[in-house]
Parts: sequence; structure tokens; C-alpha cells
Amino acid sequence: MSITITAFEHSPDGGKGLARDTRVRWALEEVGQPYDVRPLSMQALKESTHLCRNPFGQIPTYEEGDLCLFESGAIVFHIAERYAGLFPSDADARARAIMWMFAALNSVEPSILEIVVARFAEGDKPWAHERLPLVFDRIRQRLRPLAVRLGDADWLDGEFSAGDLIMVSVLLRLRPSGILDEFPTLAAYVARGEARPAYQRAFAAQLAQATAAMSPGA
Ligand code: GTB
Repeated sequence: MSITITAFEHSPDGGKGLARDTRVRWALEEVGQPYDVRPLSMQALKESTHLCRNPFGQIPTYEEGDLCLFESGAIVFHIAERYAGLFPSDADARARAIMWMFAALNSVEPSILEIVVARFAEGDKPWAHERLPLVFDRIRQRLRPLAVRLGDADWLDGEFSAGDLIMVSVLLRLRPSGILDEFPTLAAYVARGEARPAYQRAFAAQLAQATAAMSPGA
């Protein structure tokens, strides 16, 4: 059955791969499944056709036959369950991989998303410059124990899994802030994720799409 995902037609990051379709593309590349992309404008996200796919009017979504999913974590979970390559076969190790997916999405990502709120949604408030350091401190409170748990291992729990895929994707959002450099083992962990051939293919695909959108007709 063919797979179609949605992505920004014009990604606001201009091809840096920071939007959440990249993690879905990466998962599909890891398991070797081809996919089509339906690029959507900001306006199309809020139209009824897309609201049927995702009631919140966001990307990414995932269609496969009659199945339509939204939420990048749920999509990567589904891909990992349906296709070999992202979940270990041992049941306990699989449970831990799922735990790391949730940890990335529930315990780490929310603190990182606060940067966007502090910089863009609240950037014009008189207290904005005082809030940003607090936001960074809360991120450090998550990164410190994560770095301790990772130690000098390559991945969070043995072999690379969907848990690492989501965690690396979440941490990548920190790159522009420079905060990752304070945690060299985490920076190296993210670099290992980015060096995977499947990530490289996913990144190149989203970049090609962003570049084409910037120069239509070229
Ligand atoms: N929890 C959902 C998930 O994990 O799938 C969140 C999905 C989400 O936030 N989607 C964003 C979206 O569709 C794109 S990824 N936004 C449009 C809207 O809400 O109207 C978030 C994102 C956007 C832009 C950048 N960037 O430019 O760097 C990075 C990440």
C-alpha cells in the first residue's frame, strides 16, 4: 500500500529540516518504505480537506490505504510497529524504546518549544529578555540527566531505535540556540543520528522540496 505524508509547501525554516515531517521521512527511510509527499500551503492546512486528516490543521499526517494518522510520535510509532528496523525484537527492549519516544516528546520537547514561544510569541513583551534565560535553564534541567543516562553510549538503549530517532529529532531543534554545545556527548549523539544514511536521505528530500518551492518554475 502506498504511503503519503503531508509537509509544508514553503517550510518557514527554508529547508533546515526542523519541521516535524523530517522525523516521519527519517522513520520511513530507516525502514526502507517509499513515500509520496503532499505539500500544503499554510492556507490549505486550515481547509476542510486537511482538517479531516488532522483536526488541528497541522503537518505531518500519514495516509496508507484507509489509515490516516496525525501526530508525528504516533506516526513514527506506527511505522516502527508495521515495518522492521526501528523497534527491537526483544519485548522489554521494545518497551524501553517506546519509553524513550514518550520521554522525548513529553519530558524534553515541551521545554525546547518554549524557546519559540519566548522568542516569537512573547518577544515584544517588556519582560521577554528576562524570560529567555529561565527557558534555557529549564532545558538544561532536562539535558543534564539525559546526558548522564546516555553516558558514553552511542544510543539510549543498545541498538538505534525509534526512541533515538525521536530524541535526536527533538534535540536538533536546539542547534540554532547553541545550548547543545554545552553538552558535548549529546551534541555527538545528535551528530551520530544526523550521520545515518536514512537521516541524510530524509534531510535531502525535504531540502529539495524547500528549494523547489523557493524557485518555482526553475
Ligand atoms: N504535536 C504535533 C506533531 O508532533 O505532529 C505538532 C505538529 C506541528 O507543530 N506542526 C507544525 C505545523 O503544522 C509544523 S512542525 N504548524 C502550522 C500550524 O500550526 O498552523 C513545527 C515547526 C514549524 C516551523 C519550524 N521552523 O520553521 O523551524 C520548525 C517546526
